[in-house]
Amino acid sequence: MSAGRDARPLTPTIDPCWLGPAVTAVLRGRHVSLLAAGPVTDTLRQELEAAVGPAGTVGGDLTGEPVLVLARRDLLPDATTLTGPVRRAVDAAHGLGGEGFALVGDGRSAAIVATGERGLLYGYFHLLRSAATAGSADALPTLDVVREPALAIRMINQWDNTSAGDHLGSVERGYAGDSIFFRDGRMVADRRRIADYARLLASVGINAVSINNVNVHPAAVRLLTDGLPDVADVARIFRGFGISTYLSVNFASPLVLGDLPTADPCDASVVAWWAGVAERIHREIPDFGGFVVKANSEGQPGPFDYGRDHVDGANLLAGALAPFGGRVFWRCFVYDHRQDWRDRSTDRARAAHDHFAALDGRFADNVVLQVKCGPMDFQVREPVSPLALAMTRTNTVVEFQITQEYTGQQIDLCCLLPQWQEFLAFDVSGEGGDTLACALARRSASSGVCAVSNIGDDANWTGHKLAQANLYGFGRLAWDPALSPREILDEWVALTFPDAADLHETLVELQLGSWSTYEMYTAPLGVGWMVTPHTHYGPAVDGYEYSKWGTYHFADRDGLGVDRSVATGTGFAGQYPTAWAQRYEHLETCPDELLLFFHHVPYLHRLHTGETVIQHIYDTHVEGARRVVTMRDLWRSLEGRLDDVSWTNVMERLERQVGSAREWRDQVNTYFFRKSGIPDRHGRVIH
Ligand code: GCV
Repeated sequence: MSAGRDARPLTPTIDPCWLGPAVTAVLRGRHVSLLAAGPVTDTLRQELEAAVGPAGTVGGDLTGEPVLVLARRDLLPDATTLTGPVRRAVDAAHGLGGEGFALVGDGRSAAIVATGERGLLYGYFHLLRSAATAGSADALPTLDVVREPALAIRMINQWDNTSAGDHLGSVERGYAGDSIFFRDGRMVADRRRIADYARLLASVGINAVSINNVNVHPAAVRLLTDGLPDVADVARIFRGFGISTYLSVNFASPLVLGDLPTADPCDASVVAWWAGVAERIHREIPDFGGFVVKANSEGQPGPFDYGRDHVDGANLLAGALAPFGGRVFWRCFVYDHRQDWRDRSTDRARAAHDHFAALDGRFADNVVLQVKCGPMDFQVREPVSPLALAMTRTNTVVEFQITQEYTGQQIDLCCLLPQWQEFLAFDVSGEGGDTLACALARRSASSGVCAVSNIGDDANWTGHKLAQANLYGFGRLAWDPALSPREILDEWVALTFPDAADLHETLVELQLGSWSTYEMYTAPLGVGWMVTPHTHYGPAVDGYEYSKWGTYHFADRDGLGVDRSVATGTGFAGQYPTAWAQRYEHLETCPDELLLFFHHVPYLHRLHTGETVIQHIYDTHVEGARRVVTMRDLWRSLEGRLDDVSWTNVMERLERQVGSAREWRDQVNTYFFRKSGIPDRHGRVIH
């Protein structure tokens, strides 16, 4: 994995996303003072030097009346000798953790005070955000805030393969080009994009990244050996932005590398092997984050192969990493992927809870269970995973999917912030009290959220320019789950399109409505999975119906949906805390949007809206497709009012979305008309 062999040039013009040159204009020509030391401070100094430009200065003390001071609290003189914003920020920073900051600005000068250098970096980006959203590009904002992240772990998972020949291409479920990390089995030699990416992530508060796919193919196992120097270099880049680097590992690595005849977690030679690996990594990367593991899931090896359980497997790796402060992220996406569709007793939705809930409290302190946000797999609508609610004595991160595998693949516009916000605001007990986000925050200093990235080496990073908002928004929600999607989009639009203030509301509204529009023309009432097998783009109502994947809608001539009640179904509803279990169990109380996730009902069943299920399907599919046409027409009318590159990119995507929505509408409506024989009340064309 040595550098320098990489011939293909990088895409020449890279979209700066929400960190374009206008964003730092507020600091141009200013005198700034930075009092801190360490790798993040070095990055911050470079940031500041670039921002102030040749007419400004970046000093290391308080002389010369700096307009902006960024200082670690312990490096400032006694507070009584200070005045103005610095003095106020010092007082406000009292008791902050290492990632928090106090930021005070009076319009003429500003100060950011923190206890750690990461806090200063986050404070710096907050200042830029505040200036951009205040709308005056060159005035320092007036503000007085103290901010700390709500969640300790805010992680991004790359599903990047080391080579394009791996299953599903260079980035598994990637829709924005190839990997920015790997090419032809090696780490890319030109690492500028990795540095740019680290900067984007840090600007929204991300503090951990795993750089390779959780499906760890044999070539990728070598990241632990020959590839380690390159991983160390990438970790150095991320370190400068306050981000810890993790590797996804294959549980059978000792076997794959040919070192041992077994990967049994209870075998002493295996324990010693992993201890040796961890020690070697630590020597190269002293602050190595740890491992992410997909074990006994979709064909990946794991402890079951040796008659052991998840505790044995996770604690094996945790033991190896513990001396160096590393963590193991153990994924709970474990289910039977060789199910017989005739078998009505097995329910994939139950699987994660069935496997893990009983193990609560038995994992080592440095194990973090990684639980997908819903019980199935990132569908446009799912209930929150009951496992995420159940593990009260185990570190947990809830996993989201920024890459739009089932939500339009960055061809269709689908801003997922409202979905994630709903999950994070979920009332854990069902009786008021903690939201899921609060519960995660309270659970431990090793809990939080993670998400599968949506970036690749496309010039605009995400394929669809507007999909950048999902990456931005994930970071912002992870930092502060109380932010509303509108607040986040207000920031994102102001930062991303600083020259289009007159279109601000239009752009925010376009994003805000896109998730519900996508839901309308695709999956009705929580049923899910009616996608083209393997690629997962476009409709195929029966595509997964008679498959091994456990993903069924059970439509027949009388009705559709999956009975997951305790009384007559798979019992999945019973995995929730009592108040939710009761609500989901009964037709009268089950929310409409999840009706078909929890119940099998006749087509003429009436929703709480008063509409029948079949008419709801017809209406929402027609309306969803119509809304996409409206979005496309609106965008067309914006020609010349946004930069050409962005406008053209989004226009092209919206044209494709119109076609896709039409296909979804007609296939779904036709399918259910043919099954049910019930005509559309409005007499529209159904084929
Ligand atoms: C990385 C889904 C995707 C797979 C992915 C898997 C996972 O099944 O289709 O591509 O594999 O989730 O989360 O591990």
